[in-house]
Amino acid sequence: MHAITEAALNQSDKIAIIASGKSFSYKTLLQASQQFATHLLDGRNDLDGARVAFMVDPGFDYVKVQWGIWQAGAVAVPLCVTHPLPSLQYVLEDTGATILVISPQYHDLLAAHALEHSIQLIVVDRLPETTVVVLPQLDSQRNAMILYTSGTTNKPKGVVTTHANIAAQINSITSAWQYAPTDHALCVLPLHHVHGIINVVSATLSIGGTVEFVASFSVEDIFSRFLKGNINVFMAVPTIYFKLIAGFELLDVEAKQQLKNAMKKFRLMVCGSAALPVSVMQQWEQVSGHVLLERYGMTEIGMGISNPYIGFRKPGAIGTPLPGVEVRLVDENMQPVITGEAGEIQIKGENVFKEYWNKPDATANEFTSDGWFKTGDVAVVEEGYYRILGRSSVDIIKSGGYKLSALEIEEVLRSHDLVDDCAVVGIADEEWGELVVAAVVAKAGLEQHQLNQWMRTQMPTYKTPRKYLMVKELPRNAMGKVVKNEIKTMFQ
Ligand code: MLC
Ligand code: AMP
Repeated sequence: MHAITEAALNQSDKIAIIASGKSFSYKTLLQASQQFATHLLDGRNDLDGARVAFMVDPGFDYVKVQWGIWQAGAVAVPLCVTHPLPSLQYVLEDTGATILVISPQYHDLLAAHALEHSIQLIVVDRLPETTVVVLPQLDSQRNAMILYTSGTTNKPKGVVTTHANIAAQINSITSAWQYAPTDHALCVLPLHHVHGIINVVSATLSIGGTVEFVASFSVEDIFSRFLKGNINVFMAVPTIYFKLIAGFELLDVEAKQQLKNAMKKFRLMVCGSAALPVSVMQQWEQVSGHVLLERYGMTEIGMGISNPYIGFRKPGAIGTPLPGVEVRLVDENMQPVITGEAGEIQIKGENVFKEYWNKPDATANEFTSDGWFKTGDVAVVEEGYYRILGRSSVDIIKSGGYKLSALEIEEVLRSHDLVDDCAVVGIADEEWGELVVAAVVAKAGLEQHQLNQWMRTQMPTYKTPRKYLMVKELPRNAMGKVVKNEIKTMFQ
């Protein structure tokens, strides 16, 4: 049995999940997930690593389906509930998913694709009760999940983690940040990335805490949940704290005081997935009384480096290696740098993913010959704390906590009939961390708003450029390569 579901056995009547105004105990969750696993198995003994994609809204059904997939011996492939069809099709095709589980509202979007590709479509709330069968024994080295991440290749890559990887990622943070059964976490993050899936949902449930879900991101909704007084753990990306601070400023004096009182009782507030500006950290302390715990992670590694739970949380720094995670900084020759010098962060440990799905070359490229994972992030150690300096590739953009590939966005832009060429970059932005912008060489007649609307049918909203600049040609160096820094300057 999976470590997370095992923990559920000991909790029984305790509330595991609160969503859509309802509470669900661990017993209910475990039984529902075992029933779901039985449906998936459909008479077979073990799904033997078949990929099961699921597009299910955050809440009870999401966790039931995820646990059900694991207990049936399959690999969970969570799909983003706001992605347009082309992005979903890419993941379905790349993983070769044979089963697709959906919330009813996604039926019209995905039914035709499922039919055409002989994918079994299961609508999550339309299953009859069944008697639970004996579920397969799972070896911890088996594949458990595939999450898609953008990188320096133009298409996102599937990051495969085993059950052992996930357990290591969970154990590292539950011990470092002292998760406890009394934790009541509010989940406001999307559930196709590690921040929401591992840190908020899986880690909290692994320890017997309660996870409360919001239907979609809304500052008002988050504040109203805080005011109820039950929530005591909150984790988010810097953009969300920025938005919460802006929302707080709009409240009257009395409402501010009530919210401050509610937040004072929290055990922990964590920030990560992108650099936390010192100004946001300071303003949040004024608002909530909490010094945010900033940590560093990645889809491929879960969490790697963190400021301490107890002790000094250094503004602008990401802290020290988490338990079970080995970290080194190296130069271009893969030699460890001396303290105080900048180097690429490389990671080793059970937390590190197994491989990129069906991409042995990409996997080999991202590991050194002696097994260190190359993150592409550059850092320095100062006074014992790691501080991120930047990334080795200008083509990786972090916006709203999402990692985006400039190359992927360019490829889609270029597929528009009236676009001859383009270059995409990220420019610094207080709210979003970086803002995606594009310089475009277009044929006559292409209006920016048309291009913008078209892009939103091709890519998730958060990947589409926020600003376009129509140019006659792109700045290139003597080798003919686009000079991305010049493009950045054109937007400033
Ligand atoms: C959305 N908008 C953006 C944008 N995304 N504008 C600029 N840049 C972006 N990146 C605009 C939309 O176009 C829309 O405007 C408006 O914002 C609202 O859009 P939305 O889609 O409803 O956004 P919202 O729900 O408000 O989302 C904001 C957010 C979201 C911050 C809640 O981006 C989010 O959940 N981010 C977290 C991502 C995450 O979990 N990352 C972790 C990866 S794992 P208009 O005008 O079009 O209406 C990882 C490892 C680790 O990184 O360390 O954790
Ligand atoms: P993802 O591929 O979406 O998992 O994003 C991982 C990337 O997010 C890392 O490689 C870093 O570039 C970035 N990141 C995560 N946490 C932090 C942080 N605290 N500070 C700066 N960058 C971060």
